Amino acid sequence: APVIRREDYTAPAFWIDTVDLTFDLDPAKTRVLNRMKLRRNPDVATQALRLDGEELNLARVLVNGQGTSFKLDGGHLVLENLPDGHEPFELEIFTTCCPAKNSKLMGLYVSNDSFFTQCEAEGFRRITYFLDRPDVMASYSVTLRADKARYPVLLSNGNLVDQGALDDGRHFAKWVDPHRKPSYLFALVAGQLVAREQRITSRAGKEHLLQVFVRPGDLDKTEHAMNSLMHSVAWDEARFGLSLDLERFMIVATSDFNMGAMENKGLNIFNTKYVLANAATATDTDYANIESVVGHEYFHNWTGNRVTCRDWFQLSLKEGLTVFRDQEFSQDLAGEPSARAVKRIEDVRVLRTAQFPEDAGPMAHPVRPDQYIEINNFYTVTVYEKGAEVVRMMQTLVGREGFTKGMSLYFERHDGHAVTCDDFAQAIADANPGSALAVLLPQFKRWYSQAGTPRLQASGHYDAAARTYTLTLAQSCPPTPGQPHKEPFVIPMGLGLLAPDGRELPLQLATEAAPVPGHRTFVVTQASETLTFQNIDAEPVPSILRGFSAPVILDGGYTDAQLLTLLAHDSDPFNRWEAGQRLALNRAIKYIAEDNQGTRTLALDEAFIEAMRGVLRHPTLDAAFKELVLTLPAETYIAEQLDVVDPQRIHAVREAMREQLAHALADDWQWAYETHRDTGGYQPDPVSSGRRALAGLALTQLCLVARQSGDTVWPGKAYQRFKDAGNMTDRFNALSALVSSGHSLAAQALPRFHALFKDEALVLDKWFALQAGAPDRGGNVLPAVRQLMAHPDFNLRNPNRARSVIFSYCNANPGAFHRTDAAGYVFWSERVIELDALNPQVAARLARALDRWKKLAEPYRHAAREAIARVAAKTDLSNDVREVVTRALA
Ligand code: HT7
Ligand code: ZN
Repeated sequence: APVIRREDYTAPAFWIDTVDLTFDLDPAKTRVLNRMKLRRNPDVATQALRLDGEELNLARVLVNGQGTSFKLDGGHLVLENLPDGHEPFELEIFTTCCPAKNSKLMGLYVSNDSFFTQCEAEGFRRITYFLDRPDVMASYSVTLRADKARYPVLLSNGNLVDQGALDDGRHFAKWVDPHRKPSYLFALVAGQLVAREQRITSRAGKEHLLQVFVRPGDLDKTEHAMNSLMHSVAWDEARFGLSLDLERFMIVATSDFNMGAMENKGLNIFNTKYVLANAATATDTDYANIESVVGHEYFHNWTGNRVTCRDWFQLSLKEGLTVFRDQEFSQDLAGEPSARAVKRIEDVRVLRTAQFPEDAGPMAHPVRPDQYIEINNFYTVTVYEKGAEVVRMMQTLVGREGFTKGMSLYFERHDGHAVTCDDFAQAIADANPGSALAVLLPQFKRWYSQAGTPRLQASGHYDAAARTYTLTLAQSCPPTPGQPHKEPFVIPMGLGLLAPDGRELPLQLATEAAPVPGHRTFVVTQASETLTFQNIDAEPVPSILRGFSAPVILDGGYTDAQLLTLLAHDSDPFNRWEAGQRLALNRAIKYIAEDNQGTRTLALDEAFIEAMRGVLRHPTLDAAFKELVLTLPAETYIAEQLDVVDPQRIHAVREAMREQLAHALADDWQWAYETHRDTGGYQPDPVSSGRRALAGLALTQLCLVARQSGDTVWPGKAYQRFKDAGNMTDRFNALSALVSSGHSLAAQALPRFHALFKDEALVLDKWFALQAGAPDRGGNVLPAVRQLMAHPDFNLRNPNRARSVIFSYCNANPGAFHRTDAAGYVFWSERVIELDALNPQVAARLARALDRWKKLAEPYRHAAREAIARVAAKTDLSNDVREVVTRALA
């Protein structure tokens, strides 16, 4: 397959002004009549029209109503004899396709006897022949025709302008989208659906209808999604002055979906996982995810839809910016500074456990990639989450108000156009002349062009005689595929200095006449530079990179004593949490390095245990924050800190540390459980969900203690809690406490849970995932996973279900997946190949589970390489999987 390069971008040879689509919907054979008005692009030399198409049956092509000659060339429909000149002409194309057989879930497909579309990135070409690229923007009108009893609801983008009955029990609906859009934002839905509706009046005084469509039995699970949508509309108006530009905004949920959701203009299509919630079926995490995904898709209406991408290399233009916006939205809704900090810590945890490994592995790419074979492989944590950090740094460099001004200028300049990441950065900088961003823009843009996670090394020197403290900062960035050398980045660095007793010191540089009050951010631009502070009476503890002000790996050279000071006193909650993580990480790394292969002699020191107790019992810290501090760093995060990775050893050490913390703090966990368990009705707000999270962790720890002591009281309490919990969070936490401690009551609870929720697909996904992600005891997880795949409720064609079993095992359970007998890798290669035949996008995501194989210790390394080579040896792989395994082996 050809490599597509960013530098090869050329404007399209034709523009498409209008598209008039008529669908006769039928699962086995849907007919699509596509009438377009096109004209030649005067800026491009005359050439043939090459329309994209995939898996289409072509029946007829007419130009200005007349038959014409055409060629079918490798999926393209090529028209050479088109009218000369720049006058618009009409092109009519009649095709059919088979939605029922579409297991890729791209283009038009059937799910639960309803029709859905997914067109981003290149799915529209599976519906009709088209210039399927984001810089071709057209006005769409769409007529849907279908059997009325089977498909009573017919939806597309924009406004419903006509509807009525047809012969033979069929009916039609005609939709007109008032906004021009690229083809990837086209959508249609047809099926038996019901809607929760809400009329709202915007700040600007306009009336809008909001609708959330679901299958008839799910209406009672739509309140939270609707509330999230209303909050999103209000937030975008208040924070950025961006109003809803449509009379009607629809969300439709489907249970078969490759990703989370899709921002089609006015007709968002969502994975049910990010819509459906009630207290009985959804956890606090589900509620939080729904809020952020609903927000994310809604915010795309401006950042993505009104201003879109010139080409797919610019994906982060809309995705990084929109993730930034949804993160800010969730922080603003969380309200209290401490709740905002919890959200920030959670976001950074995702970045560090998923994006940092990507940036250090074979698929590393810049936030704005330079090349791809399959664009679907570049919907990555780098483009999304690291892209969001790049936008956040811009906001840090120009200030919050300056950023809002920059956004206004961006829309003033580019509304209705398809633009680049450079255009965005330029608008933010131009709106803030004289700002650090404006001054450093060319260097700042290295965040878009250079892959890899920079390392920032900090070392402090205190001069008692001069009463100065000098902080030396050195940055470097390791090579990544195709980029052997890196230039220095612009690194905004939030900084505080703490006196030995934990007091915050005023910061006064040697060049400054007086201390500058308030929080300070310094901007590091050189490979190495120093900051000297004056009037410092005793050696301070530096709190560096506060709030995680840049996506870098900080090597702070911290001593244990310094970390304990930061954990006890730092006014920056992020660095306070980070200090606790570093204390745990240092211990984990030390134990892993110790010769002793067993973990019996591993003993956590009193200082660490006391520090953890201090946080757990702290009188004023939030429960949610405590839960984050007391959760040990993830196995994948620990693995990233090591040059050679033995996943079993990491798992054993982390488990041993978990058990020690459980024992040493047994009384404290008991106290935490009793004082934080819910008593009243369910509310998904940050305070209540934080209390449930801490109670859940406490219960897990208490069941772990019981595992060794043989005590049955806490497992019994967990089982009771599992049975009588008033909400899914408490119920699932109790079930998971039993499963993760390996208690025999888990064997009673699991079938009971299944029986209770056998008709709730999203809850069954949790049931599958919990078992596939369980701690491995003597290699028991893989056989259990194989059994789960034979369960009557398992269905490989449903991405949520496939993810709940296969991904939970291969991607999220390293201790069980990496086996010395290589059986986990054999399972992985079988599943990648099997899934690839059905759904290449999902298969390619699974293929990435072995990205970091080169870091593995033997015998894992050799066996992993063989497994990847086995997949690569298949001759009929999709481009998606081929690209991933080829890069892994390079
Ligand atoms: N913009 C959406 C991307 C998306 C997608 C991409 C490829 C294949 C299927 C997909 N479904 C959704 C999601 C978003 O970022 O909002
Ligand atoms: Zn998005």
